Amino acid sequence: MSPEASIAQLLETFRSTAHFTVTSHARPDGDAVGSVLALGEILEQMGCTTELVLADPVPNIYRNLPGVQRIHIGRDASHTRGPVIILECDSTTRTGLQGLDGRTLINIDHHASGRNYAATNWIDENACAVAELVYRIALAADVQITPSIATCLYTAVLSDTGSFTYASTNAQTFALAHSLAMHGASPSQIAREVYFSNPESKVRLLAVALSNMQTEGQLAWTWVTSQDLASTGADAEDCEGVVGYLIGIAGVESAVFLREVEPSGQFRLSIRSKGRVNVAQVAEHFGGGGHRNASGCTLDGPLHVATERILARLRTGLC
Ligand SMILES: [Mn+2]
Repeated sequence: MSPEASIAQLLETFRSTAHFTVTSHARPDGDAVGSVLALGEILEQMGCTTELVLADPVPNIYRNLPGVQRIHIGRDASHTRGPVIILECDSTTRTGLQGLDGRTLINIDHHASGRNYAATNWIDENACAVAELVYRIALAADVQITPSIATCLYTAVLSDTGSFTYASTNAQTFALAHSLAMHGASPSQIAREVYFSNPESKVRLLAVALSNMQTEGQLAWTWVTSQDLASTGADAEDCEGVVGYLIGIAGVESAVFLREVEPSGQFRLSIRSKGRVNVAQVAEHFGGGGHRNASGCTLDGPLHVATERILARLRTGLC
């Protein structure tokens, strides 16, 4: 279906339905949080009521986003009502929510791994963030882009494009950012929240991760164990961004960060590429997903086994 037809179909549903539940993926990122909040406000402007639900807490750096207190955090969505709008998830499992069986689902996604699992599906992998699709809905619906909508969407775009550096960043991304700044998003204030508000534990964990780092030709990898997390006082959220330092090395084409997950002893992997290796495919091979340049998956431990499995796959991609 063409984007115009998808948007038209969505607007028709939005205009003929009184109430929606809006959600996104477990362990939400800036795009998930910002886009859920913005779409909630857009739907309210269109005369709908909304319930915003996320399975996991909003990361600290996004806790000052306007309207964030409206998001209900919890895994049980059986109490929610109406069709469920699911942002950037390839399945209901990815939401981390229970109680979605038998519900009318609306799927809006910008991932290459997107699938048509819902009653209505709009997947545009050319969009830099699901926020871009939410913005297009706002324009088509002719709602007012308020400073709070603009702030939420700008935050989403900033974080999901790696500060306007990923391959998905193009002239349209800057046109979007321009429009959002015109409508009241403050680039400096948002950068302050997103990049200059780290807890000390995050930087201490980064020190451990960087000291563990290994390289081999065009590959770089590192890890943190649960012990490392405990000794630095860090949590899973503090691990965000570590892999960016590895892929930042000249000559490195792909990088992996492994984080031990308690109590399963599994490892959560963040994988990055400069573009030669399609790390979405690598992650999908292990049951994960993502984009060509940034993806993730989970592997069973112990550490040396998980490391060898992912490195073997990435070496193949570099041949
Ligand atoms: Mn996204």
